[in-house]
Amino acid sequence: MSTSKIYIDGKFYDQADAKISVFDHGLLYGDGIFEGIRAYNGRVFLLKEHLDRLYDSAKAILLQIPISYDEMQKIVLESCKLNNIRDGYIRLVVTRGVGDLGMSPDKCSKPSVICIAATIQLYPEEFYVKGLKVVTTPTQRMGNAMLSPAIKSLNYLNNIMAKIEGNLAGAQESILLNAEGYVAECSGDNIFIIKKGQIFTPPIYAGALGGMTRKCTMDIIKTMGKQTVETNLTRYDLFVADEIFLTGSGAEIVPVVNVDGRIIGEGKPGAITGDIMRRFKDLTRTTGVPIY
Ligand code: PXG
Repeated sequence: MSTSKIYIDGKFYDQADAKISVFDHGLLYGDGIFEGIRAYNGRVFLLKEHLDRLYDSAKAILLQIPISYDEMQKIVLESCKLNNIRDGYIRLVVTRGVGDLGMSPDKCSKPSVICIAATIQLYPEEFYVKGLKVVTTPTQRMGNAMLSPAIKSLNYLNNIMAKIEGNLAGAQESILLNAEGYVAECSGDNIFIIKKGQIFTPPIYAGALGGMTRKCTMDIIKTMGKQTVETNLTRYDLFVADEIFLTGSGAEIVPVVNVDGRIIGEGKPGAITGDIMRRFKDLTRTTGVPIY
């Protein structure tokens, strides 16, 4: 039996016993929210920012998280401690809770809070050195008038369809456009491009999640004496970019060297991307909320 300890609604369980009801609306309808958080060097990275987004996601879907912000922070830190995490990945999930087979959440008496502290590696190390091949997918990002892409909800089918389409095309990640044909984001990361030394990223309203790593990267870019221009980008802008990279808590910062068969820049990770990656790594090693 695994020794990992998983938090569910006030108690820690061994992995084999960490179960929720089949009547939980998180399962039945994808009704819930989550966060994917990193721990580096014994500290939880951007914890406050992730918790702020979790509570904002909850508010947006009219879900009352049954525990306070401070308790939530304690649960994350305690989960890391119990699982001896120094470098890891924390998945916080809040579901609508147990209801009946009707969609209405009225019958769900109490949301469930789950915290899993484990590890994650989305891409093998070689992709951070050589860069990713990505494609744009037929599946478009949902619009702001649909399920807002700003909500980190348990409804990931839009992203998963794009991910599958990318995998079928032999790519490691997928770029989703919005209904107007502008670049929104990737299936699980935000996207940045560099052209003639200038750095661009799609605005949130183009259909991107307000990524923690995106924000952190923009702050790093400021410390480099540069700024990130948030503007609509087309596939053409990607094809002719000098450098492209993706940002996400899972992926961290990963270079892209091929988009829809077009080689980006010189076909290897660019110098500015490399600089940002190094600065990001430094930040992850030196900041965050201490676990121990
Ligand atoms: N867009 C989407 C749709 C995401 O799911 C990001 C952007 C980047 O946001 P952050 O805040 O992480 O910088 C995400 C995050 C996984 C995995 O299991 C996915 C994410 C994070 C961690 C793990 O593939 N997506």
